[in-house]
Parts: sequence; structure tokens; C-alpha cells
Amino acid sequence: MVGGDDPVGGLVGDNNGGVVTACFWDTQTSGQTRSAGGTGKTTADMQTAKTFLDAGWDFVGETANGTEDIWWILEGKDYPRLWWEAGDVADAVESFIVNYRSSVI
Ligand SMILES: [Ca+2]
Repeated sequence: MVGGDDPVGGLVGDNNGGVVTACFWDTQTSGQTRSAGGTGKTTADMQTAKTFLDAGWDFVGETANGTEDIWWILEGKDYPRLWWEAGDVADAVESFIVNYRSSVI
């Protein structure tokens, strides 16, 4: 949930000429439909790899967006996380890679 004094936004409350690209926030959990930057998405979209892949995020398991492999996601259950946050859920990362590869090949 996002709250506060005006101006409040889902991702950016007030933006003095800055440019926000390829950034998203969850309009459902935040309760905010506006932001001074970024793109509002539903929870389902926020937990879908394609939302971020289409915006150029460099994910584990793909090379189209780069090979630094910064992000991974447990689709349908969580938002994107940094690769090193995988920890005990390495299996989930592996599952994502397998699923992603099977979806693009
Ligand atoms: Ca990558």
C-alpha cells in the first residue's frame, strides 16, 4: 500500500522533469492508479515475465535483453527479484529458466 501527503503516486509521487522508463508498479496492491512516472500494472501483469521482458529487463534464462542476467521471477507468485535473492529458491529460478526457454523455442 502506498500512502502519504499529496502528491502521491504508485511509483513516483512528484517528478520534476525526470524520465522514468521501463518501471512499473502494482495498481492493485498499491491502491494507486496514478504516478508521475512509470507504468501501472495489475498484480497478474506484475507477476508475468513478459511484462518486464518486453520492457528490456535482463532476465536469467534469456539473452535478448542482455547477458548480465540481473532478474528472475517466479511467475504468478511473486514480482521480479534480483538474481542473488534466489537463495533457497534456486529451484524456482531453474524452473523459470526451463519454462521460459520452452516458451521461446
Ligand atoms: Ca539475460
